[in-house]
This record gives sequence, structure tokens and C-alpha cells, in this order.
Amino acid sequence: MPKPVVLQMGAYPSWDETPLNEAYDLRRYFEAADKAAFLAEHGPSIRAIATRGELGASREIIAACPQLEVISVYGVGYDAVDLGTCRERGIRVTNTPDVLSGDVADFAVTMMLAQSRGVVAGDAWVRDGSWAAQGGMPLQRRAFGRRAGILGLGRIGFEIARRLTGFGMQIAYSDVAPKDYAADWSFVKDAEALAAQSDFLFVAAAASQETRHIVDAPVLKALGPDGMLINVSRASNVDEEALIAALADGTLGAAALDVFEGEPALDPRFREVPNILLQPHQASGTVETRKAMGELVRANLAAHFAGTPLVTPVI
Ligand code: 8YV
Repeated sequence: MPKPVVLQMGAYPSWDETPLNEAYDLRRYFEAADKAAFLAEHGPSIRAIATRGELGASREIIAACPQLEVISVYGVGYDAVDLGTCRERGIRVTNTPDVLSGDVADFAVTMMLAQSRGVVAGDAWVRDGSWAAQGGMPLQRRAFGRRAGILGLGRIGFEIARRLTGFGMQIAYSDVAPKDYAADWSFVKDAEALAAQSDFLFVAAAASQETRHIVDAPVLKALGPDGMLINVSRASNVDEEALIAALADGTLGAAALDVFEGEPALDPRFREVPNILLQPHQASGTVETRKAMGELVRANLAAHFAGTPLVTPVI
């Protein structure tokens, strides 16, 4: 039996590349110089796509693969996969939920602590001799005991909230409806109202058309000059133009971002605005989590080709 042909959208660690290569006939889209010619040549034989959360699979790519049966996403977010086309054509889609929630939540809390206590600036202060020349750093703001708002209390938002209870924080959240597993935390339907009662606003909502720019200028204004925005979800949940303006004129106190429109490129103004911590989309980036994500990508593909139920289906 010939191996199923799989379109690989992005690179994986070697511990995933090797077993994927053994089981499938991989076509590496990300290495192709001429993407259109590559799709025209290989698209007709593709039965599966293995992709990453931020890369997804567009309508054009899916259209170039008439025999496509399944898309396996290395990531919990599948907003970059054209689900409408997949539904129309009966293409199955899988993701990697749960296994990354703890690490993403750890990283969100890490960014909150690092940014409020000036950890990155402190390192530079020691290295560049400022400590010896000028004395101690400017004083920072405390994190424990303050007010946290969580936009999107799904698996990741829940893990963030659980961690913040250890910091004695007052926790509120916003979602489409109150969650039965969040009895200790207050539900605030509206994002702006949530921001108005938060010192730290965590964005952990799955991205969709409905959540696009849910963090807009009024939300940032409500968060205010003492507030901090932390985004570990998708850049599209935040109006970057409004964020840059709010940081530049002091309407918003600070921000910590792991995701950017057009990443890994980013709006160059982010490098110039004050009080921002920039991270290279690494919230799920631990060896443990990435191994578990890779295993799920393969387990879903294997289940599909064996005709057994998908392990973590989206549709
Ligand atoms: C990425 C993510 O998938 O889970 C998601 O949706 O965005 C991340 O975990 C990861 O960087 C691998 O591409």
C-alpha cells in the first residue's frame, strides 16, 4: 500500500519529523520556492494536511487539494483553517487541546509578573552597568492582590484564573455565558466593563469573526493608565492600531504580547512604544507540551487513515 500523501505546512521538531516521514509521503509546502507551482504539482495527490495553529490552511490551499480528507492542526487554535470550506467538502479537522493549557497559562502569568516587576529591564540594568552607575532600578508595580480580568474562560483562561488565585487576586471573566466551573469568579458579560474593573486583562479567547478586535480603543481606555494587557491568544483579538496609540499616549499603562498580526513580522512601531513586553509566540513552547502536541497530530492522522474515531476532532 502506498503511504498517504500529506501536505506539511510548517516545520516540526525532529522527534515529530522522523515518525511523520516514516508513516506518510510528506510534501513540504514551507520549503517550496514557488508555492503556486508546488500546489499545482502536488495538490491532486494530497489526502491530509499537517499544519500549525498560526499557519492553518486557507481556502486556496484546500481548493488545490481535491482529494483532501483531513487537516491535523499542531495547536489548539484552528482559526486559520477555512472551516466553512471543510464543512462543505466533508473534510475532517483536528487540533491539540488540553495538552498545552498549563504551559500557555504559566506563560501568561510569567508575562504578567515579568512586565509588572520589570524583569527584562532589570536584566539590562545589571548588564549595561546602570546599577553600578545609577543605583537601583525605578520602582515597579506589585502583582499580588490586584484585580485580574480574563477574556475567554475556556481551558486556557481557566488555568490562568486557577494560577492567579494563588496570588490572592480578585478574578472576573468574560465569555459568551457564565461557566458552571467558575463559581468563585465573577462573570462580567461586556469586555469594556471587565477591563474597567481589572488591573491585568488577559486575552485567552479562541479567535473568530465575533472576537475580532474585541479588545478595541474603548476597552484599552477602560483598562487605563495603571492597567496591563496580556495576550496569549491570537493577535486578531486585539486592535493593534488602537493598542499602539494607547501605549504611545499613556491611555494604557502596559502590555505583554506573545502574538502579532503577520507574525513573525510585526508592526515596527511595537519596538518603539513604551512599556511593552514582546515575545515570539512561545507560550506553548516547552519540550513536554510540544511532544504531546506532535503525538496528537500523528494520533489523529493515524486514526483517520485506520478508520477509527479521531482523538481530538474539531469537525
Ligand atoms: C502554536 C498556537 O500552534 O495552540 C495554538 O493555537 O498558536 C500555538 O500553540 C505553536 O506555536 C505551534 O505552531
